[in-house]
Amino acid sequence: MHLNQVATQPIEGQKPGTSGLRKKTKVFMGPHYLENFVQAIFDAIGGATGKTFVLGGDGRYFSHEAAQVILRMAAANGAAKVIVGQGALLSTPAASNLIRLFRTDGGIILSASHNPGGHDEDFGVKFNTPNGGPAPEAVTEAIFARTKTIQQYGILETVDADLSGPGVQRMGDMVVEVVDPVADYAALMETLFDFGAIRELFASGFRMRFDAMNAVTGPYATEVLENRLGAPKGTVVHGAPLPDFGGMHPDPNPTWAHELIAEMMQADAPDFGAASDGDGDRNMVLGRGVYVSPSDSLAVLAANAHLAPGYAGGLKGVARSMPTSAAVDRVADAMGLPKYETPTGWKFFGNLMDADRVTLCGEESFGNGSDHVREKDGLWAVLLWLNILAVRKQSVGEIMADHWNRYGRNYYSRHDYEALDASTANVIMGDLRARLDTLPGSTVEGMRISSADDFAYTDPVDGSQATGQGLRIVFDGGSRIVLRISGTGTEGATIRLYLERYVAGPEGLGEEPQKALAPVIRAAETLTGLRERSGRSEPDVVT
Ligand code: G16
Repeated sequence: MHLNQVATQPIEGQKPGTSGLRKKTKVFMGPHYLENFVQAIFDAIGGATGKTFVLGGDGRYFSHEAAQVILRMAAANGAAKVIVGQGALLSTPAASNLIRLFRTDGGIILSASHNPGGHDEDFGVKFNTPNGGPAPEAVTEAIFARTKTIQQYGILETVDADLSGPGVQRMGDMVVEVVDPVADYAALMETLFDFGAIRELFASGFRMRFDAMNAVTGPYATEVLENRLGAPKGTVVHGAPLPDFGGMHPDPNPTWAHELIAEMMQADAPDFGAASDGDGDRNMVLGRGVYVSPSDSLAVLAANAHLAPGYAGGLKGVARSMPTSAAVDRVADAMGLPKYETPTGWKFFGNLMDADRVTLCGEESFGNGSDHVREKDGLWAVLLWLNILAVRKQSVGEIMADHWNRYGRNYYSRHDYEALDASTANVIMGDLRARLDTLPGSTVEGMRISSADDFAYTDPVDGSQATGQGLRIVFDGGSRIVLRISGTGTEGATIRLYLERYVAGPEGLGEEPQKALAPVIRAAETLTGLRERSGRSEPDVVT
């Protein structure tokens, strides 16, 4: 065993996106690629000497090799201890929990989240800070800056750590503690929800299908839903995490979780359906014959969270990302709660939670969560829904109808145009951005534009600023078009077009969303020429 200082050179393009560095797996497997980025993380946080980190990920292809490299680098950089999930597995929310629980100096999560996995697919690395949350922009910028000057990295030449079962071992002077990835997370869930009430719900014959999409949530969902809550065996499907997700694209949306959607739309479907993504932080929920949009899910959770023991005292406030619909704002207004609108990316919620300004946060991209950790949390959302269903003793469909009757309905959809030629995407965005000032007052498809801007955000806690966070065009009455380029794609550029229309009710609450949004969709095409200029006749993904 000896300590090696390896000479290297900066590698271009190691700029973290919306959530860490995501690239094709083959790129990460290239010479020094992973090592440069990991050393840049250690350097950017003032070194690893004497520090304790959490390490794990969604088990995708190359995770095992990457985990061993990171352990050997942490040891070479003087880290005191690394807490690793058995088999290098940890869901993103479970990693966040461990970082907080053991008061560590942060964690490294190996995941490209909802992107497919495999040798020819995607891999990713993200760093979470000691609060358990994704590194804020100041930290990711420092990491990126370091990748541009790096000249060497440290790595210990030694045998691999044994990650096959819980226990403590040493790698050089560093302690490697392998932990059960599920146990602490499941214990946390028991403190938040009424497991007794949910157990009774299942005992009464309530049927559920949880599609783990061959990704990391499988072991968590099996332990919590089947073992602890008594859901029948087989409730969790695709429950074994596989390096290539069994060929599934582990993104819980109607396009990629189509098996679950098909099942839930049948007449004899289970009462409740849910899916989660590669690293377990996203969720999609459904009732029999009912798809719940993520924005609506956030609003329903905010309106009903007090029914779960962990939130019985009420919420401090709520936050949503800018492209997320305003459905949760209506709940916040009715309940007299402070509300915040942030840029896309969970990292922007961290300060608000740390400052005790919000309890619940959510995004249209199938993520919601609370201040129990500092990441969004797929299984948590499913358990909160189950707790609400157990207490209200109504179906998902009844709860949604009741919600819309009370608050009105924010019809909502996102249209993704994936892997566009990057320069075409930039021209489409640039042209619209250049016209923003001239748009207010004009009329498109019979709708008058009331405002248009490029979203900018000043963090109310530390004053940090984020600009260029998405083009938004708002019409009289609150209908809205938002356009931004995804920060998680790994191929070309993905344009996300977010569409929203508010109907106060009581008439017109039961329409099919694409139909209800038709004028807004037409206005978006008129304003951007997105389909025509990208040569696409329709979006790749509709949520
Ligand atoms: C990440 C972020 C989310 C963000 C989503 C989509 O999710 O954590 O906050 O909403 O990406 O980002 P974009 O629109 O830039 O692709 P995940 O689940 O991929 O970590």
